Amino acid sequence: MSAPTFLEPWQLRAAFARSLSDMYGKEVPAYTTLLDVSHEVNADFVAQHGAEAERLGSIARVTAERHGAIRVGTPTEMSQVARIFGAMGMYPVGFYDLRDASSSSVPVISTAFRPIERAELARNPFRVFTSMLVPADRRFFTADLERRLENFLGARTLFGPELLALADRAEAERGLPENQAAEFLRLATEAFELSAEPVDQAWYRELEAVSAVAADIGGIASTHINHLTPRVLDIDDLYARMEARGITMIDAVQGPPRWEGPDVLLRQTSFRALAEPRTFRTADGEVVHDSLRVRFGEVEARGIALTREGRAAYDAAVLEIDEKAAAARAEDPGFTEAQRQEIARGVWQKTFPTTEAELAAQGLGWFTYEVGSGGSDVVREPVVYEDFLPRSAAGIFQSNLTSDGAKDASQEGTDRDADWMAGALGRPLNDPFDLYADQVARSLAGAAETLGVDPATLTTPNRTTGASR
Ligand code: OOG
Ligand code: NI
Repeated sequence: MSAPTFLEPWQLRAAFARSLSDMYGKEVPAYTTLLDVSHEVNADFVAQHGAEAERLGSIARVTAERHGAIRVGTPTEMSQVARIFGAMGMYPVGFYDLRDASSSSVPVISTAFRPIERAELARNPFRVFTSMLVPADRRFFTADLERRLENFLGARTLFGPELLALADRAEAERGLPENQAAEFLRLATEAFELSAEPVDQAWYRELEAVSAVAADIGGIASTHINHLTPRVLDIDDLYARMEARGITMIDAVQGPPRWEGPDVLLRQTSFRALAEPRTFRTADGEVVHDSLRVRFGEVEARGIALTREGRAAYDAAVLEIDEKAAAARAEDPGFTEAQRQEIARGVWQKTFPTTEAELAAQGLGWFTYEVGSGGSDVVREPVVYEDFLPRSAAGIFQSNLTSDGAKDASQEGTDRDADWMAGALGRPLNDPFDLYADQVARSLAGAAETLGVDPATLTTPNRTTGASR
C-alpha cells in the first residue's frame, strides 16, 4: 500500500503515537521490554479467551493503544499543546487536581487530550495526560519562587512557530498533505525528546527541594515525554511476568482490585525507570555529568466506563478500603499488600454486581445498544473507560518521586477548576460523563429508529442478548 498523499487527523494521531513510541524506546530501553511483555500477555490472553478477549476493544486497537504523559508550566504552553493535539483530533477531556489527591508534593492540575468520537477512538485511541504547574499555590511556592519560576517559564519556547503553524493548518484543513505531515510529525516528536542541554544545577535542586515534579517542569528549558503506557488485557499477569524478569514494580496495582466480576475503569501499575544520564551546569559554570530518575514505565488495563452513580459507588468503595486497611495495619504492623487486596475484593463484592447485565440494570456502567444481526434483537456492548483516575495518577506520580518534597498545609491553596483550565486551554473542556452519555444516547436513538420503538424500552435487560454476562 502506498503512503497516503493527505493525512487526516486520525492518521496524524496514529503516526504520532508510533513515532513517539519509537523515540521513547530508544531513550528508555526498559520501555521496549515492557512492550515485549505486554505483547506476550495479550497474545496469551487472546489465545485463552477467544472472541471474549476483544469485548473491550479489538486486539488491533489494544496492541496499538498507548497513553503518554507530559508536563508543562504555563497557560500559554498549555494552549499550544491544545493546538498540537487538536491537529490530531485530540481534545481536552476532564479536570484532575493532583495537588489534593497526593500526600506528597505534586503541584499540578491536569487534563487529558484524546479523541472524543466513538469511531475516532476505534481508529486510534491515543491519549496524553497533560499536567501544568501551579506556581501561584502558596502551599508549594513562596511569592519569590513563584516570580522566578514565572520568569524562567516565560523566557523559554517549548514549541516553535513552525510546529504551531503546521498544527493550526492541520486543524483548520482537517489534515495535512504528506510533506507537511512528515514535517509536523518530526517537529512534534522532537518537541518531546529529552534535551541534552545542561541543566542549571542550583535552580533544579532548589525546585527539587519543593517538588521533584516542579523541578522536572520548571527546572529545565524544554519538555519531554514522561512515560508512554501500553494497554494489557491482564495486568496481574503482566505484573508477575515483569517481576519474574527481575524488574521491580511498585507495590501495588492502582485502582480496582482483581476480582471475578467485570473490570471497570482503570487499573495501572508502574516501575521505576533507571537513572538517566543528564548534564548539569554548576554555579561556577562548570558542566558536570550526573543522572536523574524522573521517567518511568507504566502499564494499564481498561475496563467499563462507570456512570456518575457508578463512579460515586467506586469512590465510596475506595474510601472504605482505605479505612479498613488503615485499621488492619494499626493492629498488625506486618500487614501486607496481599491482605489489602483481600479487603479490597471483599468491599468490591458488596459494591459491584458480578455481571455486565446487572451493571447495566443498576445504572452503574455505560453500555451501547445496537440492533443485532437477527434484525430484531438488541445487542448490549460495554463502553470502554477512556479517561484517567485522579487517585491512580497521584499514586503513579508519588510512587516514582525520589522524595516527598515540601508542602505547607497551613497555607491556602489557589483555586483552580475546570473553568479555569478551559480558559488556559483557550478551548472548551469536555466533561467525560457527558461524552459517555452522548455515545450511549446516540446508540439508543439509532437502534430505536431501526426498530421503530421508544429508545427507553431498549435498556431493559430482558430485551438484550448476552444477559448471562
Ligand atoms: C502523569 C501521571 C498520571 C496516569 O496514567 O494516571 C498518569 C505524570 O507523571 O506526568 O500518567
Ligand atoms: Ni500514565
